[in-house]
Amino acid sequence: MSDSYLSAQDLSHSHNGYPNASDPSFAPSNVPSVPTIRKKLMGYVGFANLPNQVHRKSVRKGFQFTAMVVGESGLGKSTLVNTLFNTTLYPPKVPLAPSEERPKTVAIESIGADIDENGVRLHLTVVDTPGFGDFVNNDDSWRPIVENIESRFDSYLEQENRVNRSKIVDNRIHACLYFIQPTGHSLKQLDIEVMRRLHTKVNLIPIIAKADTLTDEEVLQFKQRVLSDIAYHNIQIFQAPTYENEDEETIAEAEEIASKIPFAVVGSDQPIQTPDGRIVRGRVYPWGVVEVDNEDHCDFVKLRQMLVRTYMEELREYTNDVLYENWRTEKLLSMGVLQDSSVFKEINPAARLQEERVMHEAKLAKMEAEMKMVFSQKVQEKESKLKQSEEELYARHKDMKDTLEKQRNDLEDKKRRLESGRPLTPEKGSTQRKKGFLRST
Ligand SMILES: Nc1nc2c(ncn2[C@@H]2O[C@H](COP(=O)(O)OP(=O)(O)OP(=O)(O)O)[C@@H](O)[C@H]2O)c(=O)[nH]1
Ligand SMILES: [Mg+2]
Repeated sequence: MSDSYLSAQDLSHSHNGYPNASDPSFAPSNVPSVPTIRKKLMGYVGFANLPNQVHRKSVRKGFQFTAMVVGESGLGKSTLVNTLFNTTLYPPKVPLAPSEERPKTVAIESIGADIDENGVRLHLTVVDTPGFGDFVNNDDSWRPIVENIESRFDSYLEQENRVNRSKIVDNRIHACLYFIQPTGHSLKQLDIEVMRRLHTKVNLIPIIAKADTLTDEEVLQFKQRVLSDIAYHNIQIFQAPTYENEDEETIAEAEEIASKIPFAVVGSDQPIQTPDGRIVRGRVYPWGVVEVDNEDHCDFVKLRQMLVRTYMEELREYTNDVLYENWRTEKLLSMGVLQDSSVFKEINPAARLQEERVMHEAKLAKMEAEMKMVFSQKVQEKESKLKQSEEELYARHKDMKDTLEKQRNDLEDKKRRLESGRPLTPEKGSTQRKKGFLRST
């Protein structure tokens, strides 16, 4: 087991109503420096076992993960937040006298902790919301919650639009645990209404609260009821993706987690003693003890495993790629960021393309004409050169022919004279030769 440390970093509770501008989750760049209380985690959380690749990437950057708890009042949301953090980050609740009123959550509070496990840093934040259902009119119960979720999207969008985007703090809600009262009957109208308001903005994870108040069979039956109600009302809950290329162990783990949804949980931050003397987190009843961390007793361990280990990356990815992206598109459209064709005429891609094509064609035609001109010029030059050399050749040929003709005539003349015995035509040179000839004889 590794040493894990947890520091209550932003235990800033907003006191003046629902979404609060002083809440650090709304002004991420502006987190006030609250003294860090270092607490040692009692248990092993498990995110150090994330798949290696994700793990390595995240080791560098550290994780930011934010979960939100939503549901009717008194279902144990605040208790589960404490249970998740493995410690009482909230001021410990003093056991109340039966007549005393239970302290309710009255404003949206976010509670954060830096958890360090095997050198992997996780900044986990849980947003606790006041329970609803206590009022005569609960119609708008969802409003402050939706506003909170959207203002986190707003803050992210604002950071994305900054010049320097290297230090974006992701305070978006990556998972929303929706608490369902363990009635054993079907879902309440109020739950359906709230879930429908939330399902397009967050990864909804339904939770059956206070599962210790139901028997094992009742839990199984109620889970089926809840799932069929959710399907009937077209409510989109987080679907655990199944991996095909994973090892058997991972697939088995993923399947087991998927089979537990909606998670039936029991929350407790009070250590209790079991009949066999162990000190555990749980609840004591006259008929026995319910252990929070015992998988035979409830799904708390599976829920935590899903959040911080198996599906943390998927929850973050789906939030970013689908939920946030849809919200952003809608928001920009509603702000009128539409493509106004009159404004963008000059850079209307179709017109621009056409313009470019015309210009390109003109350029091609010009090049072709130039090339043709050069070609015909060269042909002309060549032709005249050829003509010239032909004339020269012809002249030379004529010369040679004339010379040859003349030589032939001369020779024939000589031949005739020799045959007729006539002396060769007296010539200057030949007279001398004759003289010489005569002299020697
Ligand atoms: N039986 C049982 N009781 C629980 C469980 N979790 C919490 N409780 C008790 O239920 C009461 C209400 O718990 P809270 O955690 O304050 O409930 P909450 O949902 O935060 O309530 P609001 O803040 O009003 O919305 C407390 O007395 C808890 O001790 C559980 O799993 N089983
Ligand atoms: Mg509460």
